[in-house]
Amino acid sequence: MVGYKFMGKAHSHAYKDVGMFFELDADVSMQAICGRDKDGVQAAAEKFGWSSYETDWQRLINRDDIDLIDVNAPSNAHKEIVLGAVKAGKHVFCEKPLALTLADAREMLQAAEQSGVKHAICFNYRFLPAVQLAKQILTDGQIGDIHHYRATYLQDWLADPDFPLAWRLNKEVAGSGSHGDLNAHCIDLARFLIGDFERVVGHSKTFVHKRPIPASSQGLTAVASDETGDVTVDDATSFLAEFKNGAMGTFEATRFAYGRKNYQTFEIYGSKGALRFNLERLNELEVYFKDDPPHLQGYRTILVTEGVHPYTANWWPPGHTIGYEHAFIHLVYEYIQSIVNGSDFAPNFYDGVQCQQVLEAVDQSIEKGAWVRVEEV
Ligand code: SOE
Repeated sequence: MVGYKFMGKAHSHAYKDVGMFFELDADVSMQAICGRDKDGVQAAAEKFGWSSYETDWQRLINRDDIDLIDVNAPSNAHKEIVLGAVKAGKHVFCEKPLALTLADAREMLQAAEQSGVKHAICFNYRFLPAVQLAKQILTDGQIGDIHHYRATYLQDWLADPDFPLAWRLNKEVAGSGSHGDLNAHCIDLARFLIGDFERVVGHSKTFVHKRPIPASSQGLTAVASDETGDVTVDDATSFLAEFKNGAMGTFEATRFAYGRKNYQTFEIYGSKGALRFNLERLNELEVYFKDDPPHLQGYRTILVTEGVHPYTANWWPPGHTIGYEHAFIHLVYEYIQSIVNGSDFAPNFYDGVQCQQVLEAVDQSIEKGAWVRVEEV
């Protein structure tokens, strides 16, 4: 694994727990974790349960006791490490967004396809039981033809103008702000649930242009120093979309929505009913069926915690909820099984490229002030 901060912890936890709750056709051995700071990575290795550590990713990818490389370092490091890893014949699991640009993402997909390794991207929210249930309901046709897809991803950790200039606010490191960090998830879920995008038009804003440079940072928290630096990414990006199936979409991502902590929602309205999901209540799915008897019509909230629901039988007795970290475990389970059994895995780098194409189409539409067809990007 390359990276040992917030995502390094989430992914390590997944590898550690997956064999305890799921029947895997292979043993998972956490061989080595890599980071540039020797003391930091050594401490992470001990705490997260890795057998060894490296401070040079080139050494890591050339080790012959390693089959799979997990890349969760900041976004500007993805491309070089992924290209090196696939060249060394390793399977690669990469955090989102896949790359800083669509051109880079395409290069990474091509390299992975040519080398024949199994590639995966961390669109973790696909693997929540409620999202999987939504997918089942849609596939079974119970919502009918889709008219509207409404997505939001609202957070508030940057609403305070004194919050330090974390790496997620630096375009050279992160690629973009709320757009690549949050809209990327919403775009992927929309593609997963209702299909591909036809055209988009967006707008974005940076509300706070200068912030204190961090003295130290950890996950989404940071301590300010006395110096300030420039914010070079968007604080909020919204866009309208039209899908290939004719559905209308609205997407809204911001880190300036006070009181919204990790408020990722989707609402889907079709010819036979509707679905609503909110990540802040991730064990629930709201559904409405127009064919319910008239006197019983209304939204019902399904508690997605019964053995009949996706993945839940592997966890606790019925009614016992799961959390944010479980989606990573489900993803890692499916991915490892696909490597061992040679089956297809999604989301993979193709999905990473498709997502990046929509992100870039939105950026272009903002520059032009006009709709952009996604295929033309
Ligand atoms: C921070 O905005 C963040 O941790 C994202 O980087 C993740 O991808 C998202 O799942 C939660 O919020």
